[in-house]
Amino acid sequence: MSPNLFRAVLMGAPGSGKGTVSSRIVKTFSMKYISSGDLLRSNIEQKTDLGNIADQYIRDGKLVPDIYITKCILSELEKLKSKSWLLDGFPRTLDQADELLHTEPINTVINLDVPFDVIIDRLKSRWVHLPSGRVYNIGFNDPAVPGKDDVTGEPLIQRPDDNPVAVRKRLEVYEACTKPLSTYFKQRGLLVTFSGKTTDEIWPNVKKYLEEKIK
Ligand code: G5P
Ligand code: MG
Repeated sequence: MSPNLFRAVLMGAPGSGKGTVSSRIVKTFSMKYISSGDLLRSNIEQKTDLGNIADQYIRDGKLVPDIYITKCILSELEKLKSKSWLLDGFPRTLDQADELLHTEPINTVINLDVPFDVIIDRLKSRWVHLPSGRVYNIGFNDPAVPGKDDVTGEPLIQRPDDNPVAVRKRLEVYEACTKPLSTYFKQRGLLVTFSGKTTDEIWPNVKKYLEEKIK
């Protein structure tokens, strides 16, 4: 990889703030951004073959099978060959991680560690603008006009997988399938973990770390 390129993965439980921290990273360090969840939701919206397959898995809080998501993400990364990027939500299984590392060298894995009780509370009051992936939370980053996206004025919705049953499933799946990746990345000297209860507490440490790493 060229020394001018920087490739990062952001991992963490559902609702740990990956999207929120990503938007701050992208704004501060200007790099391309891919969120596997946003990509899948956009495929569902457009009723593509992938979207039709992914829809029920996502509603149920289960992972979309590796074969579909890996192909989709690797083909997006192929388009960014000469760019720095940040990947949010991929990989989530050991097979996905193996495929990624065999295809693309990466510089770092940022792991967000937020207590589950904090997450469960947050997801009850999350509102999203589906076309852009912009997220809001009542009492944390409220939209300027209730129920409307700040940039487009379009309506905000609650994600179908933010209901209590799907959230519980997503957290179980995270524990079983994704959390073990922290050991995998640690063994490869790539993992750095940031713990806290709020994004405002975590973000200054992520920023400082990236400033050191990217300079
Ligand atoms: P996603 O879309 O990747 P998750 O479940 O991993 O979904 P999610 O829910 O998008 O993660 P996040 O991005 O980690 O959460 O968190 P966020 O949106 O930034 O923050 C959550 C809420 O808290 C927001 O409302 C935000 O405003 C608020 N917030 C942030 N910080 C604070 C704070 O400090 N205080 C307060 N009060 N609020 C705060 O994946 C969805 C599904 O797609 C499939 C799976 O089915 C998955 O469940 N999928 C994959 N399947 C297989 N393999 C993959 N690699 C897949 N990737 C996605
Ligand atoms: Mg997200």
